[in-house]
Amino acid sequence: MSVDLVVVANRLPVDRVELAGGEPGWRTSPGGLVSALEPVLRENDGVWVGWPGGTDEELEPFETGGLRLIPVAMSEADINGYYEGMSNGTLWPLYHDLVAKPMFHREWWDSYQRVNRRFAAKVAEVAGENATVWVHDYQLQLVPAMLRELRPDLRIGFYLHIPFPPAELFQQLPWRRQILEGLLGADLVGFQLPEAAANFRRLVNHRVGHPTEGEDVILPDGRRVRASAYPISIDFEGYEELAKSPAVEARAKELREALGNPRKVFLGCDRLDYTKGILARLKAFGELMEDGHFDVEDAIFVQVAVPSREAVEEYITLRDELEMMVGRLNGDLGRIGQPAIHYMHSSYPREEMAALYRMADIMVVTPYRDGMNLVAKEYVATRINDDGALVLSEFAGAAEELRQAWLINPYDLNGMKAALLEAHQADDAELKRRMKAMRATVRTHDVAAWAKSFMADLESRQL
Ligand code: GDG
Repeated sequence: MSVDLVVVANRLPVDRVELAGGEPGWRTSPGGLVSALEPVLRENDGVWVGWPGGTDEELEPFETGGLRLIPVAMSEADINGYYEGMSNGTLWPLYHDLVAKPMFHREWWDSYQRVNRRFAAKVAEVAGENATVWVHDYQLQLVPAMLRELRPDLRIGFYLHIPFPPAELFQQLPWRRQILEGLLGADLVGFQLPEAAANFRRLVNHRVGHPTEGEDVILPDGRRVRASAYPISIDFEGYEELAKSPAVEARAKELREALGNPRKVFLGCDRLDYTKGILARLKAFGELMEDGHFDVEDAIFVQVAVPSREAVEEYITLRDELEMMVGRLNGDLGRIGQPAIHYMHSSYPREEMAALYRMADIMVVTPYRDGMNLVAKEYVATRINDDGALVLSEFAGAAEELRQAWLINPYDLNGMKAALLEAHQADDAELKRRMKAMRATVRTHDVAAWAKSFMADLESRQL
């Protein structure tokens, strides 16, 4: 069968599981990206190329949950150099405003190039004549150019899920020119926000010397690369349906009772990552209690921290700091059987996430920098009664669309405290006015619309 569409991402959208008889098997990992791309893949005889996790020998292509998957193998050294090193130790902090210090290691860069070449070679092998390829995220920025060299017939799109930094920061990267040239192998480079696309075009212009015209970069051979914004979203209807289900409603009630039925529940839910501003928000909440604005009867904070990148040094330190802070706050502010902060270092099924969102009165999303932040949009989608408050960092991409949230600067503790308090005290009419508007926005700009508009623009590029 000819393959007309190839999606390429660091990870395949599956997890290894043990089947009934103890046999190894696969389960599709639930997520917005999979549900958005699944119909597009089905319509276009598509396949997904990515790493299946682990350090297996080369696995054969396989099919699961209606998806055709092409595994790319990774060794222990690749995981250290390309993934934990260059992707998560260099690019992640560099692209997130230097919230942590990026480390530059030449061996990591070598590994990054090697793995990107392996991905490009795999795509070149499976893509049909004149197929469309959609490459995802910061781990694979060299793939577009490597692929174009191998297969000039392909139509190539690239989408960056995280921010693209301003020139002043990007400039630090010893391999800045190679990354820009890697991305310029695409026909369309998509970003979360217009400002990120502008950063990219400005850098290409200054560093590589290519002129720009509107959103297009013009290469010496006349080829045009468009750099534009496509803010990602969620499966709004899917979340709304889930939130309406009797099981989720019952679970939300049960959770609330388990918490001792406090008057208000604050919720944070993030990967345990230093970009997410978890410490600052708990500090703000703790100070509000210390200042006497509320006690454990009035309000408690539930913080879900999903384990993430546990082999990377900064993440180990962050976990220690967070757990120390939670311990201290509970020691100071809690009562027997009534902690002020309920901290969970765990991941949950989608249904449980929906129940947590439904149970919470105030969702607190305070990243120092975030490409979009889907948690904020998911919370909005589950508020089927137009209630609940969202406190949102202005440095999350989502703040561009969710203007009716209580927008905060996570570096400004007093400002954050004031917003948490306002959100806590807002009356029903105020909450409704804000939530209604945000729900209308996310409903019309869902993940299907996102995928459709990126694909339509990619297909309409003149090659
Ligand atoms: C990157 C960018 C951008 C979390 N815990 C559980 C769980 N989740 C799901 C959430 C949400 C997703 O993971 C997290 O997405 P975010 O957007 O909040 O953040 P990142 O992981 O940093 O994602 C980000 C995104 O890519 C997409 O482009 O928005 O800016 O950093 O969907 O619900 N899901 C389940 N159990 C959990 O425990 N099932």
